[in-house]
Amino acid sequence: MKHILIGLLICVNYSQILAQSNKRPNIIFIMSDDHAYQAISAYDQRLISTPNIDRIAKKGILFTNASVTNSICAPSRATILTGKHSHLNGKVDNHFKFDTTNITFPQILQANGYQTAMFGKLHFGNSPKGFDQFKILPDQGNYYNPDFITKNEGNIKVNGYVTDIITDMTLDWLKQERTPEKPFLLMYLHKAPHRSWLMAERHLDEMTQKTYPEPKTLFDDYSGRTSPAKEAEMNILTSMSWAGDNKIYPATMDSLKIPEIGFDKRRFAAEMGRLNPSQKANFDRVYDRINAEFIKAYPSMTEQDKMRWKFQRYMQDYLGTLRSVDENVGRLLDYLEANNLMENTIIVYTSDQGFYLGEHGWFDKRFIYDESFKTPLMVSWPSQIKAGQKSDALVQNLDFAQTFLDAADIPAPKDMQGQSLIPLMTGKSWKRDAVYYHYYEYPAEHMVNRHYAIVTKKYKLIHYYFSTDAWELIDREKDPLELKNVYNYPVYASIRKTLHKQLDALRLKYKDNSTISNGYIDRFLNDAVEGKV
Ligand code: SGN
Ligand code: CA
Repeated sequence: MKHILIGLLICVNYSQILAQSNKRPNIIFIMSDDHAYQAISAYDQRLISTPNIDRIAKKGILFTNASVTNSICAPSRATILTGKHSHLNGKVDNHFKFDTTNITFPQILQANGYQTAMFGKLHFGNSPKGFDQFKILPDQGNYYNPDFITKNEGNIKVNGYVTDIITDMTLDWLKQERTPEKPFLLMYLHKAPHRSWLMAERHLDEMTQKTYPEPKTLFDDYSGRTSPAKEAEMNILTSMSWAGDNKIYPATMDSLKIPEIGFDKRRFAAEMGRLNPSQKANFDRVYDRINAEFIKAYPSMTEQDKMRWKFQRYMQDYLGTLRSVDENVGRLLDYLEANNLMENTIIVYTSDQGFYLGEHGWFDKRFIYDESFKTPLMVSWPSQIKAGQKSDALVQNLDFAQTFLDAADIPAPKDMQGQSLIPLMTGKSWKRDAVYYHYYEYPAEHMVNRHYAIVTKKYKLIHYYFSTDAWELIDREKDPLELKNVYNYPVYASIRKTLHKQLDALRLKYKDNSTISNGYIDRFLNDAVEGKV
C-alpha cells in the first residue's frame, strides 16, 4: 500500500513537472539603445561593472559574435520584429514610418494565446501592433520628464528619469496586469544609453569624476581603408559637440571663442529646458564644476588634448546612463526571482546595435566595423539552457523572431529569414558560416556611406556604393582592430574570389538584388516627393 502511494505521488509529481516543462515559456526581451558590448562587464571589464546585466549571462549563454543586419535603430527593431532583412520589411533607415502591413512575431504570439506588452523606445513613427498594452516614447524620447504614447491613456508626461520610469511601468504591468494563466511576451526597451547621454541625478557626482582608458585607435587617421571611414562625421574631436554632447555651457563656448559643431547650443538648451528646478540645480552644480575646470585648461590644450578631454567627458556621460540601466535590470531580475518567474522565462539582454566608444576616434554606429556591427547578446532560460555558456556562433538580430516562435512551439512564417537559436542554446546542432549586412542611411546625419557586406568568422568583404564604389577586405584574425584593407593584396586573391562568390550567394538567398540604389528608398523618396508619406 505504502509503495502504491509513493508510486502515485511520484506519478503526480512527475506529471506536474512534465506539465510545467511543457508549458510555453514567458519571454522578456530587454533591449537598450546603443549599448556597446565594451560597456558590459560580462564582455569587457575595462570601462564599467554591470553586475545585474551580467547575471543573465551567468544564468545562461553569452554570445560573443552576435551582430545586426543594419546598424541603426529603427531598422534593427524592424528586423527583430519581422525576422526579415531591411530590404524586405521596408524599414531601411530611421526616416520613414514602419510598414505595419508586415507580420511581426508579437502579433503571432498574441494570436496564439500570449499576453503581450511593450514599454520604452520603439522609434517606428507609429504604434506597435500585436500588443495588449504599450507605453512607448515618441520618436527618440527624452531622458527627463519624458512623454509617452500609451495604448489606453492617450499621451502622458511622467516626471522623473526615463530609465527608472520604463522599469516602473514594466514592474507595474507584471504586478497588476499580468494574467498568470497565460504565457507572456514583455518587451522592456530602454532609451539609454542613447545620445545625448544624460545620466540619473544620483550618479552625477560619482560618474563625472572618473577617468577611463583610451582605445588603441582613438587617433586613427583612416589611412589604409577606402574613403568612407575618413568622410564619416562621427569623429569625437571634430563632430561631437561641445555643449550638446559634452555639456560645456554656450556662455563658456562664447567666452573661449569655440565655434559650434552642428546645432550644439540649441541641443543643450533643449535638454536643459526639460529639467524641473530641483533637477536643474543638481545638473548646474556638476556642470559648473566641469565648466570652471575646462575654462582653466582650454587655452593650453593641443588638438590631441581636446580629443582626450572630449573622450573622457563622453565616457563619463555615456557610462553614467548605464549605471541606472544596470540598477533597473537588477530590479526586474529581483522581482522575477522573488516571484518564481525565472525558471520558465526566456530573458534576453541585447542592444539595437553596438556603438563606438572612441574606437577609430568615433562615437555613433552605422559602420560594419566590429564595435557597431556586433551587439551584446545574452540569454537565460534556466529550465532549458545550461548556465555559464559562451558561444562564438554567427547569430544575428534577424534570428529573434524565429527563436521566440520556436520556443512557443508555433511554426514561423515561411518568409522569415532567420534561424531559431533554440537548438544552438540547448546544445543541439546549429550551423551558419556567414552573415549578411546592408546599411542604407546616406546621405544623412554622420554621413556613413551605404554599404553591404558578407562577414565570416575570418573575413569581412565590404562594398561601399552610392557616393563611391569601393571594396574592402578585412582579415579579422590578423587585423582585429580593422585598420587595413587587403582587398588588392595578391596573397588574398583567392580568398577574395571565394568571398565574392559567397556574397553573391547570400544576396540571392536573402533576396537582396538592390545594387546601386535601393528599391525601397527610391520608392519612399518618390512617395515623399508626391506627398504620400
Ligand atoms: C539622433 C542622434 C544621432 C544618432 C541618431 C540615430 N543625434 O539623430 O547621433 O545617430 O539619433 O540614432 S542627436 O543630436 O539628436 O542626439 S538611433 O539610435 O535612433 O538610430
Ligand atoms: Ca540605437
